[in-house]
Amino acid sequence: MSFLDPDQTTLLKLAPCSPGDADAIVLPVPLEMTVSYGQGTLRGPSAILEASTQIETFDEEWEFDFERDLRIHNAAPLSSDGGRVKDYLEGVAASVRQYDGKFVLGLGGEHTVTWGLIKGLSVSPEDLTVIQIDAHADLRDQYEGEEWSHACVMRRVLDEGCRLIQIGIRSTAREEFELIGSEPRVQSYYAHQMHGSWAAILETIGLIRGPVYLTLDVDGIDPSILPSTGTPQPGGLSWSETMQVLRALSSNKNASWVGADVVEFVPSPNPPGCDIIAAKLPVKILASWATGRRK
Ligand SMILES: [Mn+2]
Repeated sequence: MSFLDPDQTTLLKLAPCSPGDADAIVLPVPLEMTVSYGQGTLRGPSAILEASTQIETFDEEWEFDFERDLRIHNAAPLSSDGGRVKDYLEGVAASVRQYDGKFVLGLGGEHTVTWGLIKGLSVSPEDLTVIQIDAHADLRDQYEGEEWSHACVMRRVLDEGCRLIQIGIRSTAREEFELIGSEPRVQSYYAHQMHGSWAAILETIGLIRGPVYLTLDVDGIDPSILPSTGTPQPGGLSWSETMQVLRALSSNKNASWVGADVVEFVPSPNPPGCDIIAAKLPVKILASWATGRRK
């Protein structure tokens, strides 16, 4: 069990809490091994934690008081030793497993980490619905000869037997497009159709039953809001739409939200402020999850 390094920054500068006493676990997974273009996801989790110290611990949108109402264990970052990606991901799964059913929020790192985070959940994958906010489908069987690539991660998740709801997709290979069209377990809302079918997207989320996991690739969000990611694409979810997805999920009483991640953030001094905008994502996810849990 990894306890907090006294020098480590906690999310929102909240008081450290042991895993046993915590309601939720924040787990930094700074993997950067298969990124294809911009680099820097390695520094994503530490930049998000550092910037989160500038964010209010009260959230007016969810009327949620982090200092009063939530205990978070900030796990030590799981660093990669440069070995095989699959071994790292198995280590992520083992780490999640030790938290024994608690809500785990992973901070990436490249998107590949999502497989390990999901694999460690204490729910059977056949029962799990994964909501993926992303510009890219990440459904290739292999990318540049690697099956454990960030470009293949949702295909690996699908291999586990999960159901997948994708929102904001605007970059797909033909292989992925055809899989989306033929695989009944995948429901994709492409960015070019998304705004016209927004009510249907929220309704779909509201109708989920059973365990749900949210993976939020920051490139799913409109890069005019958050450009600081390795492979940005124009268009995507507005901030408000992103928050509506969180609300639809947390207010669904038939769904149990079991974990989440924020991945592919690449800290950058330009334009200024990206770190704080990115840091608001895990904060909003936790406020939303904790509010829904109390209903
Ligand atoms: Mn992705």
